Amino acid sequence: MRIFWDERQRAHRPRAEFFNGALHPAAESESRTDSILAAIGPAEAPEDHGETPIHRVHDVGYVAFLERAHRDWLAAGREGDAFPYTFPVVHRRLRSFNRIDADLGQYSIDTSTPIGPGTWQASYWGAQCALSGVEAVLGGSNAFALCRPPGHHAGKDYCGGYSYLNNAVIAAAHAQARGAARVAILDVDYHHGNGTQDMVADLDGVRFASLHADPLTDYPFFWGHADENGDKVHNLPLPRGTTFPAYDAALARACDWLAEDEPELLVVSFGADTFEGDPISHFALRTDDYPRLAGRIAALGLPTLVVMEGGYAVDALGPNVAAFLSGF
Ligand code: SP5
Ligand code: ZN
Repeated sequence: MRIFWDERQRAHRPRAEFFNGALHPAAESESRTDSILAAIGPAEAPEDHGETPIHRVHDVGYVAFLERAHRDWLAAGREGDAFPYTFPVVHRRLRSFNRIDADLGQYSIDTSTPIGPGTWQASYWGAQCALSGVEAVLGGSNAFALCRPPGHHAGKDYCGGYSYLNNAVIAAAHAQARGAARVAILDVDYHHGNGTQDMVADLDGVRFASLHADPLTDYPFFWGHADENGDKVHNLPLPRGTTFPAYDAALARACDWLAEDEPELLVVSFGADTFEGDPISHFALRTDDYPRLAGRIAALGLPTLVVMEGGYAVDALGPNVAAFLSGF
């Protein structure tokens, strides 16, 4: 398993996120990276594939916004991380505004995803890890892209859920550009991968299956319900408290559904926030469940890229990631 990580990803250092009526220390912290690197050993730096593979799936105006948003925030006389406060829920038409707050609102879905001075740099190099991971997989080795910040809540033209660039979709589209006709994306983060689902709708030959907490009770609420399922999407919402047997049974269904399409390559969005000790999540998987789950995915027999998504029990995060990767 080749591992990709770039030190420039450390530039994203959000201080706080806003939910339940208050600011809380950001759950998606830089210390997550240290826990993972300590557990899985040395990583390779990615090659720079530039912005072309990002623009293949993300809106040009949105990407330009990510690059300049924090400068505009400072220019408006603000300090700290940039946060939105008004959202175009009813009349969303992307426009060119002269006000950072309007841009933040039109390109965000929540108040958990602040933009700091290094957010673009970190997101860019995280996406490069996913792209180098695809190259490794096409070269015959499975790969793990240690993407931080995560990606699966980011859509074509919005950030959210600690995600800015959708690493899994950037990777899938790059695999297609490099000749893979059909690509499967399997999402096993605790939260539904709303951005991935939205973006896959625009990509012929890409299918998305996801196991996640029921959005009737958990973020992102407005996506991830079983009645969204169709030819390209297979959501398997699970109740809070889910333990290994029910999770494994749902994973078997997701894998069967993905295999029907005979994909040539698999991208796994892996979040370790399904862990029993996760501070913001409510499933009950244990560290020694992860090799078995990964084994079921590996049994698909597909060239596989794993991209990192969530997981906030920092001390257990490294061991959980190492346990998962050991199953391949
Ligand atoms: C990549 C990823 O895992 N993103 C998750 C984003 C979840 N944001 C939810 C923010 C609200 C958290 N509520 C926590 C309640 C703790 N008691
Ligand atoms: Zn998550």
